[in-house]
Amino acid sequence: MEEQDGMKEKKLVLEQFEELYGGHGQIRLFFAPGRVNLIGEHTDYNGGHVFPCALGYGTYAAVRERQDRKVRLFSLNMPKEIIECDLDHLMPETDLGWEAYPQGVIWAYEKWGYSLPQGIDIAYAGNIPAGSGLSSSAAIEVVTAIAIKNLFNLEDVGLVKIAQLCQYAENHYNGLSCGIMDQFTSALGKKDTAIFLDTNTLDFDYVKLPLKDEKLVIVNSMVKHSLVSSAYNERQSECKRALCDLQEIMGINELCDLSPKLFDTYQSAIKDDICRKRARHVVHENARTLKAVDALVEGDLETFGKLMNESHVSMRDDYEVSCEEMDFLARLGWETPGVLGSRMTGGGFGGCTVSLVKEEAVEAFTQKVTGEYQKKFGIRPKVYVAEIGDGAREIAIES
Ligand code: GAF
Repeated sequence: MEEQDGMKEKKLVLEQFEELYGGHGQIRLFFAPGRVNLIGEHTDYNGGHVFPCALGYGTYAAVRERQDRKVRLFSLNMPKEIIECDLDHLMPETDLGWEAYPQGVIWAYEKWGYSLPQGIDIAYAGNIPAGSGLSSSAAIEVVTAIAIKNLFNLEDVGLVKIAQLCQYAENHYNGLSCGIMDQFTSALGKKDTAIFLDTNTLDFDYVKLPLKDEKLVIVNSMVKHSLVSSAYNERQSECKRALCDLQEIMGINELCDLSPKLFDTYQSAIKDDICRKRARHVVHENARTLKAVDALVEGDLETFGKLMNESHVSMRDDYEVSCEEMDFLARLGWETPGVLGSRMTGGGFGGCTVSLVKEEAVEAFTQKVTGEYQKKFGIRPKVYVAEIGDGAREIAIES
């Protein structure tokens, strides 16, 4: 991946904006990051806890309002054409490309009663690879949302509302039944800090990462298997079925209302074996997340790392969202001295692993992962030490 300071993307996106759209009027620049989730996977649509961080990587948007009701979108990372639409004629459709993410946000603003007074021109440039599982889609949604908020002075739209609006857009315009973790992190991330978020109440705490001689290392497998969104939606409905079965015998609102002990006692109420496995992952992953945050706060990184490993095993065996490449990468982490924990991060079926690695072991881990993964799969993975950055913001343009 590119440098994490975004200098290149900032420059490119501004140049491209002027070249494409020319004209007069003030251009403004915005940024929203991708995320890496440390633990708490597939809990965010089950009323559970998550523990993600915003990355230094993300999406930049150069933006200017127009005098009519047109919206023009261009991305330096996508096939080179301007996509034009009208503020008043946006509709969820199938077969849309990347533009469905920003269009969905504009559509959601309208749905939520924020009638935008005029159209906009936007150019995007990002440095998160699409499909890497580091939330490039949340970044483009959130950067669009914050740009609109600032351009049209929507003062009652705070960052939490931006996250909710972007999740709504992704659920109802793009058809992915995702939780709120990615959009929340992109909007509210904080440098060198993870967000401990209760997705049921949206209460959250910032937890400073007590990393002194340790690094968070992300390995991009460079694979993303198809059926990601259909499998994701399938998992979501399996969880719903498990919940409905449990609700016949107990008063719970979400799977994550259950402790592992209660789950073990009442799990036989879940009729379908697959749904029972999915629920087991969710309940145990939520409990693991709570334990992991406690361990981190106490500076017990060994325990935190072990819980990361357990999280991967549960995603592999009970939730079944891992794949051969992810299991291979996680296992390399488990076998390498100085790696405290290693797991797949994000929705699954490819993308990236995240590992907590002692600084002195980073080089050896990088060598090992690169060599062995390439030997096995014929693909060169990308390895980088994550910088944990701030959430969405406007960036001053230097003249
Ligand atoms: C994807 C989704 F968008 C998130 O909401 C979350 O469910 C994650 O997968 C799995 O934890 O990134």
